[in-house]
Amino acid sequence: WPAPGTLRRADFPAGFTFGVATSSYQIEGAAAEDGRGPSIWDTFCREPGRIRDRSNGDVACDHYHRWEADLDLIAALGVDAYRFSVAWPRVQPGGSGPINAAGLDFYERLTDGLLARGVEPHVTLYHWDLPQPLQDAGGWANRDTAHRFAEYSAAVAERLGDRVKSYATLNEPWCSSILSYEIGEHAPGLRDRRLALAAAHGLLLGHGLALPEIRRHAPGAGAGIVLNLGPQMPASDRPEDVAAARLADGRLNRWFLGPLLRGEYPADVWEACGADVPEVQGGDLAPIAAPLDFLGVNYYTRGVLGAPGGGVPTGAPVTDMGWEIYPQGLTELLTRLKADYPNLPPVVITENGAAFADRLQDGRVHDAGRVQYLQTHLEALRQAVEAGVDVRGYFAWSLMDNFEWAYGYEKRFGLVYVDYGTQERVLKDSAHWYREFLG
Ligand code: PNW
Repeated sequence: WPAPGTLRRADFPAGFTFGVATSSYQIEGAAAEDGRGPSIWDTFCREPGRIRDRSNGDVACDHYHRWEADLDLIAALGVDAYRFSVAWPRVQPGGSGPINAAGLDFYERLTDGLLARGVEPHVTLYHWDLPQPLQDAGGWANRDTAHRFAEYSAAVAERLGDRVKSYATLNEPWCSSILSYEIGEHAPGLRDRRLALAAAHGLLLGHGLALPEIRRHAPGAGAGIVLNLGPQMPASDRPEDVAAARLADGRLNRWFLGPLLRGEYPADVWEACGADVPEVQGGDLAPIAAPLDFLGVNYYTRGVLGAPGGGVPTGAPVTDMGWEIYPQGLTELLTRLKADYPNLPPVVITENGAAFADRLQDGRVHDAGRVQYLQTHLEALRQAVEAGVDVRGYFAWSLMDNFEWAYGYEKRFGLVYVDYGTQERVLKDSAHWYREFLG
């Protein structure tokens, strides 16, 4: 890997976009302001035992009130772009029915504030904060939610379409289906594989129905989807381990890539799902497989699988999440996508980053581990570009420390440190490093 300070943005193609990313529930707070309705995360955080530090997003980073100072921070980093998500329960508190203009006003202020600072806004329409009334009606396992999502997406694109030139429909449908309906770690916290697969299909359908709405209301803007992907490798060459890795790859990666880029679910995984497979109606796959302007890829780690399907620790260094640090997995993933999917659109790395147990000492945060993580992953990305993968951008997760879902505020992913007692923001060494890298 390169020595600190040697990698430069000039090592990437001209026009490559560098940014930082966040999501609404993780930073905004102001959970009951200006007409915002409850989301499934408000509900989930109140259930005992769900969140490690018993916290919630009621206040979070108070970004809803501190947005102007936060935009100044973003500008100070020297990034080209900022990826944020729109909270559906601010825009349409009931999940259907009336649009709340005050909710859209916030994202319009944010958009205009970014543009005024020379930073491109990149919008994600759904980063997990589903309006609670839609969950009460079955959530993403109910096909009606997909139609509601298209309607909500139209309202956002109609308001922002003249200024926002990049829209992602969903963030990580694997997380909002499998992790949320089968593993039970995220809202709504269910443990039912059949419902999880129905939710995954509902999410993909919602994506497919939202795309034409975005294109209609924001002509000329780019539209895509964000998946969390990672190589799934066998722990040994024993056939059982190879089969376990193949299935893990199928469930995490191919289950979403197949419908989106080939118009079909992967046959081996479909078969492995037995009676739990979702109901797919005749017209579903065509809109799901409609061409994308970009595929957003969130990359954090790889999986190493030993039969019967369990993850195996490799002994390699891990982050504070316990996730193995494996930069070359990004090169491997991207070259594999190019080889396996002839319809692969341009790729944007929409998230990449690491949690570490950062401490504020004399006004500084010496997060050398994060600097190394970012640098080695950028080098791995450069190698993928060199190998001919069409990658157009990279967003570090995250602008600042925030509400890390089931871990609450215990895990810090930010380039900027947040003191939750005072809401003071402090640039970590990694923020200074990123700014230098960007030149
Ligand atoms: C992503 N997993 O979440 C999300 O897009 C972010 O909101 C989040 O803060 C970030 O990664 C760090 O976790 C994930 O268990 C959460 O495999 C969990 C998993 C993957 C992604």
